[in-house]
Amino acid sequence: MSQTEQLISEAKRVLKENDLGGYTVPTKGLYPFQWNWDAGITALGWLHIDEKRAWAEFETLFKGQWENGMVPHVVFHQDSDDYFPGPDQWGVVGNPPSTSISQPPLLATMVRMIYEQSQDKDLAQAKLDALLPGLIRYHLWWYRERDPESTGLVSSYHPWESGMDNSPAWDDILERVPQATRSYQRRDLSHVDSNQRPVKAEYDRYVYLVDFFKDKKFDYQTIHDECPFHTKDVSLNSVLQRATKDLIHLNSLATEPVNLDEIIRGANKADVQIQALWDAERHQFLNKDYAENAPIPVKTSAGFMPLYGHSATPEQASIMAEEIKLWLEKGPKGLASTYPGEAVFDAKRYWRGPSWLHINWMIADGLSYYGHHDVAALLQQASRSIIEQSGYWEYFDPETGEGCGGSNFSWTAAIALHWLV
Ligand code: 9WN
Repeated sequence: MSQTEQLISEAKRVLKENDLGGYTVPTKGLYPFQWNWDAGITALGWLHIDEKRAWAEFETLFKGQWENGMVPHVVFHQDSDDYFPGPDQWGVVGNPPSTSISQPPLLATMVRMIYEQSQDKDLAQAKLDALLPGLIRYHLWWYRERDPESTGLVSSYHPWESGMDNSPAWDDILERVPQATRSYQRRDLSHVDSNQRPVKAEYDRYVYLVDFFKDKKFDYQTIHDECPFHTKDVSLNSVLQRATKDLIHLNSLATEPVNLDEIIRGANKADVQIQALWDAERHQFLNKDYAENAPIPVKTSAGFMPLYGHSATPEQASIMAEEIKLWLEKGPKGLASTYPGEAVFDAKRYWRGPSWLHINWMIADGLSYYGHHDVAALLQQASRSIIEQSGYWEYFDPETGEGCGGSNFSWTAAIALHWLV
């Protein structure tokens, strides 16, 4: 078997082993439920194995959609003792139960990619028609409940919502969050070395926020006004922006298109507001601290995500392409999640340094959109070299390529199938 054939069969094995029937866990043990943005990326991998199964990943996730339109960050289709905080911790009554927050909303973009690349066009049309109303309700929820002031940028209230949990960009804001005083038992540390995971002071605050949402009865206005963790996340807003553009396109392909004026207004405003996050000195965009109404001056991979969201100007895209080359000189094994020159850079600790394959892919996709195929190819080569070296881990040390976090990881395998092999 050639190395490529081996990588393909290994990636397929990972997805099949993590398949619990209609949904794929990110990896067994460490993450025993269905996560929102993992589901979207993983569906892309299933496209290369079984198209029906790819569509099922979305259908199963949408079983957890709230009445208000939110698609939760985790849907608990069955209980498990392997993870904290599980279904009994969030105070959400639902069938299936779920968490009370969301995650970077890339689903419409993944649906569009699968629609366009699938072979069975009749199936794709039927699935698009069936999924579209839920996707529209999800996007409307973001604009309505997460931007009640109509600023053009949606808010996030928990580091888990960013999907980049312990990013150093959140350090100062997280300091303002009280630490939970109740006792609880983390489960992640029985699966992964503690130097590759968030620290206790962060977890105490993650748990405080889970309790805070429950105490506030999930009321969006109260949470907007009072949540001690409140960001305008440049990556999440870019993911939403891209997905909204793809949603508008999907609607035009639907058997019965609907009026999307409200969503189009949201998207037009967002492009302007994302522009305001540009930092000429750091050669990338910055997250924003809502309470201080100020940019967060920490260089992370999130700052390149407007490439993926198609919200950068061609000039900004060229500057970021050059900047990404510099990052790759310092950390050649994929794009570091935190710039290796930052004092807080930590090569193996989760979002404080490691490279993540789906982020490499999203940013490469954005670079190609702006015509920077050479830099996109550098990211692709770097990504391929890490899976050849280490296999399908959750994330990778960007200096050595060593695999970190959970092994047999679904979105890493999915991105390999879709992009690398
Ligand atoms: C909390 C599943 C998820 C990813 C996130 C990643 C990690 C969870 C955790 O795992 O977060 O949501 O318990 O650490 O940060 O991006 O979706 O793979």
